[in-house]
Amino acid sequence: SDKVTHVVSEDSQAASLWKWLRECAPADPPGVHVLDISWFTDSMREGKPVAVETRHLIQDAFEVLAENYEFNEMDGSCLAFRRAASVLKSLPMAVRSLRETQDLPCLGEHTKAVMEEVLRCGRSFEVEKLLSDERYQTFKLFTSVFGVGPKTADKWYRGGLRSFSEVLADRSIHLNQMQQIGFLHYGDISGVVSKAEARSLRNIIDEAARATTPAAKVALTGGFCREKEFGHDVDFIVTTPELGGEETLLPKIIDELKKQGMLLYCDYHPSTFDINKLPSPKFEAMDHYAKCFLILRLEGSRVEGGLHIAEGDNRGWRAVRVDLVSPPVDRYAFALLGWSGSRQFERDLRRFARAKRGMLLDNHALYDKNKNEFLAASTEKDIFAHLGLEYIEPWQRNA
Ligand code: DCT
Ligand code: MG
Repeated sequence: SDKVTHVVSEDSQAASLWKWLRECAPADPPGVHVLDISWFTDSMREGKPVAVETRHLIQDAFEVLAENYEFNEMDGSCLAFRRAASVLKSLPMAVRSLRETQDLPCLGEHTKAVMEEVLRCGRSFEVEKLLSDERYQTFKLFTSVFGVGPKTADKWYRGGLRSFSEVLADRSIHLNQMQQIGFLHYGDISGVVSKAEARSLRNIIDEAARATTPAAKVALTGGFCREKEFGHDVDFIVTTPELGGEETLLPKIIDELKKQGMLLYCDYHPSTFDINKLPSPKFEAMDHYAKCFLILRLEGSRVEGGLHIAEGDNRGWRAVRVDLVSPPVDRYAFALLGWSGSRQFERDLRRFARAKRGMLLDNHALYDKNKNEFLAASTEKDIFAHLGLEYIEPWQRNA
């Protein structure tokens, strides 16, 4: 069958089911592929049966390999697989043979070898080996906690820890505030946020911003502005029409959310933006605007159609990750374009600007190295025009 007929959501169940299947059928019976699809991404998290298309298998195999390189902090290889996954995603047709992909960009020896194996056998042995690898599994588990990155996961792993209960029972480990809250709300924030929840949060942030600063402008950005059905968080850009007004905006919104009893966690970073330091000689992963990483308590009564939570969960609320960024109004278009994503699209756009136009683009500005001047923009369309590119809507930027 080309359909997944069984979806098991608990990791422990999945692992034992997988072991059992492999013991029953060390080789797949004719016409049947037994696939470990625990590495399926968004559609699987929804818990819906999905049709298995080879291209998705290849894409997901690439994602697993990229993730493992990320755990090992091998940025170049991680990027190569993410880029290859993104190229496959953009194809209008199914992939049936390696020959069909020979003219595609960004596919190297290693990516092609994985692709060939999946096309031939319906699986990648390298990926399967990785999925049953203790180190990979432990890193995947540990880094799923808010506030735990590859470095902390590595430290815990080297210390012999393999499960959350071992981490929590280890008295030599001091969890920082982010990690404590990550464990506290693990069930909620390791799950996905729905579009309806994002829409409700948009209204909440809008109301909180306007209650304190009537002229405040709020824009939904990140995956949800690209029309994604689900996301890991909800991202917003907030600003005021008056230059300098943004400086007090986030603290005021945070206070308002606190007053409403919604604030479960707040990590606020004041602005370090300095226009005189532009253009940045090197692209930095994080921009310099004031921002806060929040966990909010979202009431089910505020979400059209209800919360995206497990059946039988009767709390009536859930915790959600929300990011707010607050650029000065004259930087708004650059911040919006930078935060709209996807990450791969942003990376490619910056690369295009540099390599093809001799321009430096980041979340703060666009600098023309040929003319030695900054190019002003008040909308995303202005930036596309400066780059000599046809404007595309955020939903077309899901690279
Ligand atoms: N971004 C970027 N480079 C990074 C991190 C983020 O360009 N290193 C941009 C692109 C997306 C946006 O910021 C928001 O980031 P995320 O919330 O991580 O991504 P998302 O597209 O909103 O996806 P998700 O559904 O996982 O939240
Ligand atoms: Mg996001």
